[in-house]
Amino acid sequence: MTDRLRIAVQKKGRLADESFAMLKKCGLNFSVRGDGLLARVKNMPIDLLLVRDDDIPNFVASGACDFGLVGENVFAEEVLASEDMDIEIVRRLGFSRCRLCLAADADGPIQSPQDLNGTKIATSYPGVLNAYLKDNGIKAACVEMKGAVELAPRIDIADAICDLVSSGATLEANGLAPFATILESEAVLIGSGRKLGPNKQAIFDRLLSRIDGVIRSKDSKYIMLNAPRSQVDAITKILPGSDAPTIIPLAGSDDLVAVQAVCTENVFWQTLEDLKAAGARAILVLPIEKMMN
Ligand code: PRT
Ligand code: ZN
Repeated sequence: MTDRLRIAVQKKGRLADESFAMLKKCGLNFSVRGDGLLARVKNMPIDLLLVRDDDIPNFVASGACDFGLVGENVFAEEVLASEDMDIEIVRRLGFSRCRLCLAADADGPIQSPQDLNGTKIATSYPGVLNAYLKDNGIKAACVEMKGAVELAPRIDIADAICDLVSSGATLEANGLAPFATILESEAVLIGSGRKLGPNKQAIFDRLLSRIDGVIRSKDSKYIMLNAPRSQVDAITKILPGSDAPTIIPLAGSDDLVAVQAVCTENVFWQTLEDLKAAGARAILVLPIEKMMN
């Protein structure tokens, strides 16, 4: 039992679905049902503790869990709010991206961070906000709210807010405009400074190498195309994020070759148009499901 790796994951909310999807892509077989606090992974010695995201840093720091998946915003807040929390980011995971922004009345007097001197700012992130204010020599009071922060200026609780923004629709609907980003956030895998026993370490190493594979394969594509041999150099330069491509002679042609390459960056329509202009034909872009180096 003690040799099962325990990972804290948000049970329900903006992080949950993508966290579960990523772990499933890593080959973990589990199901999340009803009110359960624990999801047991059937094919690896791993248990998922299903909790509120705010509890995740603490569970990892205290040793109740070995690792956790949480928003960088929550990680940063916990680290800044309690000085001796021994947790660290192990990997950035690239989903649930958002920004922690300063915002105020779109037509009001606060249009830049310096205008915040002498004002009140509502936020659920007092640790991150106070660190930012201190670093930038701004003297403002922080009003802590657990939710509905965007309503604070309208009901005169604060002059400005510091809140998470994704599309910007919530700010706009409340007549607010962002004027500075104080933290760029995405989901992160966090761990503690504690040493794992050899069994747990081996399970974690295996999981981490799969997570790395999932991260790398996310934007990666396999490109296949035909091209005149003389154009191979020009075409290789256009392929985004690819190492040396494989060049294969085409049966029945002295001039044409097949070019195949793994591209580790996004392949846009513009890329295909550029390849075509450089002489490529029969261009195929295929998704890559798994990668391991
Ligand atoms: O119940 P639990 O405590 O677990 O969840 P929660 O309600 O505290 O958090 P949840 O599920 O809302 O968010 C979890 C994490 O998702 C956050 O900590 C962020 O890391 C990330 N995330 C990504 C976001 C957003 N995007 C986001 N847009 N978290 C919150 N928002 C809110 C924001 O606070 C604002 O109210 O969405 C609104 C703004 O969205 P836009 O699209 O209108 O700009
Ligand atoms: Zn929460």
